[in-house]
Amino acid sequence: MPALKIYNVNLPLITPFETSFGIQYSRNALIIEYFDGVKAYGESVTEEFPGYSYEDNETALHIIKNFLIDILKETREPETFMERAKKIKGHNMAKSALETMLWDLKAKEEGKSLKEIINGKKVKIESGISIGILPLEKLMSTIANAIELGYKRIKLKIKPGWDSDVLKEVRKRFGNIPLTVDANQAYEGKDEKILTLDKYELLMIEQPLSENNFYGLSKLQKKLATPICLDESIHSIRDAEMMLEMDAGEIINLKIGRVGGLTESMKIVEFCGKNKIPLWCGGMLETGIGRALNVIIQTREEFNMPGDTSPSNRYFEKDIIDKPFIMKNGYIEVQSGPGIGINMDMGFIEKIGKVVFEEKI
Ligand code: OSB
Ligand code: MG
Repeated sequence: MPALKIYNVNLPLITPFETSFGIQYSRNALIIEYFDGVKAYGESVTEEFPGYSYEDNETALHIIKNFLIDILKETREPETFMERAKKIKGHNMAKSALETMLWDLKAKEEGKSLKEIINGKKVKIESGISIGILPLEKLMSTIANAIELGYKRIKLKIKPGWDSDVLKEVRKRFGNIPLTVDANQAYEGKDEKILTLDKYELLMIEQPLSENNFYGLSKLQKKLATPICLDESIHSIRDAEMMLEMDAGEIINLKIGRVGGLTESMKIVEFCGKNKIPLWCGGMLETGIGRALNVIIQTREEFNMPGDTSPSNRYFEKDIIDKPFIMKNGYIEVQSGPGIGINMDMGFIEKIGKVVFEEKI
């Protein structure tokens, strides 16, 4: 009898991660396990605190167990599942947790890798690092170490009061490294401050204003030489079209969970390819499951900038998969098993996780 099981695991972060909306000390994740002859997995990219998005682990669990499960009982086909899930407003991360699990299931049932199914071509992807807000000297040594390790691009979190002075110092010490910043919406009403960042020759400025302020982003982009990259603003293909139509940004950071799964993600990937919009893949400090999916999607050639996918040991002492993702010369290799390609370390999950939901389907 098929069954759905949801584990909650808490993986302490090696370094606490501070952004403009708060500090995160661990990755507290919901892991979806579905059994129907084979086992398939998904991860909800929600967190404990709704600072990046209105969704959190509890809302995701609520939407899954009270609403999405009924759709799952009707269909195991990921695209049909998403079509029917449209009647539930929002909650993209909850939907994505199940939808990506269904893609893993479909690929495994067809004896294929998910990479094959989405027509991914690359065998390895470029790895970038997203560095949180840290005391200045700690930040400098973290950057030096990241360069040494071979990361292809360095992203720094900024917030008002933690921006120009830091960037000035970074440029002074490290010269012309590939550098970007992520404001996580912290500069609403502070266009003037963002304009002063033009002189640091950043590859982009990620999400300076509120996610729904496309008009403000468009006005800011017209004054700014540095490209704006949208993260939180993009929840669907329609938002990507709106960015282009309004010139509200020039680059897209795609996160599978934020747009409601792989089906919607692939529409955005193709749209970016067609319209020559630079595209990269963001991250949510995912465990090996979400990470595997991020690596797989980046095998598509439309991803033409290094993303935020770092190896497992950048985040955790121990990941929940049997073979952690490793980086060599700034690249991460795709794991090539069926479905999302990875195997779970079930002993470890049973030890550190707890089952928060279980139901026969
Ligand atoms: O805004 O890109 C973001 C992590 C959690 C929530 C939001 C963001 C991030 C990151 C880290 O920047 C990316 C990663 O290393 O997974
Ligand atoms: Mg971001």
